Amino acid sequence: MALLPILRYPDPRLHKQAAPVARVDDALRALIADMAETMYEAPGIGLAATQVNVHQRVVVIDVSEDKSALLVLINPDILERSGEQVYEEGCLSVPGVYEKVTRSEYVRVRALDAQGEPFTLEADGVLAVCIQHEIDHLDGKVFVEHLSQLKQSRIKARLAKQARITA
Ligand code: GNR
Ligand code: NI
Repeated sequence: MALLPILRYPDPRLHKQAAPVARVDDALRALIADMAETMYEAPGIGLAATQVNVHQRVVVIDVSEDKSALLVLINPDILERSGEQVYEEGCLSVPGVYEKVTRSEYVRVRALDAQGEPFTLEADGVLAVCIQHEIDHLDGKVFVEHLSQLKQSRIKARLAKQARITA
């Protein structure tokens, strides 16, 4: 197991489109284990492979209180969505930034599990938010891109300033 470095917005690699996983094998399961360790250590409630510079359609999520419910989504596909909810989102790739985003309240998702078996999942609330946030990452989209251009410019300026202080 290993902790993986997480790309930080506005890294252009966060905008790459991830490719579907062709084969669920031990190498992929090793990546999933490293992603889960990285997510729990951060700590975060989700992590997309894109964020660790692997451009394949793999997501890990755990929205449980006690971090006991790891959900693995390989090649996730939203089959159905409905309603609207506004949730204050954060992202491990955009540290310190929390902004309200409007997304679907309910989603029905089809994916492969870590054994390569297809399953479907119905989600609402924060799990539905997280699934949509992670699938956006696989499509090269960071949550701040749901905000106005003005807010995006301010966030970029703030992060650049923060990076200068840290450097
Ligand atoms: O840890 C995370 N928390 C979070 C809070 C509100 C909405 C979405 C998220 S996902 C985020 C982890 C992350 O960056 N996943 O890509
Ligand atoms: Ni994120």
